[in-house]
Amino acid sequence: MNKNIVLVAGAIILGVLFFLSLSKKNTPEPAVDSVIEEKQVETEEEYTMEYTDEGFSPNELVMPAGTTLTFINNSSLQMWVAGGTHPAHDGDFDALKGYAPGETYTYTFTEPGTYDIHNHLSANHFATLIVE
Ligand SMILES: [Cu+2]
Repeated sequence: MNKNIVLVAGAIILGVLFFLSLSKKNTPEPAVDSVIEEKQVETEEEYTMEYTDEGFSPNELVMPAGTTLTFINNSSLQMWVAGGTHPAHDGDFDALKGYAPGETYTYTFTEPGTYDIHNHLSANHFATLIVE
């Protein structure tokens, strides 16, 4: 008889603890984080383009004139971003050197237009940037 009471009480306590742990997990922390991230993007107007061994991501990006684009080299090789055609780089934008894996290159695009971007060291990797 007493054993049954202890078992029932134990089950109730476990149930309450389980419910409390569930309700803690249901607090809207991820939603708050994503709202903060969106606000940061809006206010700081930071644009990034990731470079991996597969190429640029996003492959096409639209951003307003006067904003800075950060190229992040997450590939295993050097990244030399340049505009225009390869190898002439007749665009006005050229990193002028390779950036090692883990490094970033930033450039502020002030002139509206469509920029054909490529990695000068892997010229089959392209991206299109539209500055409005
Ligand atoms: Cu090139």
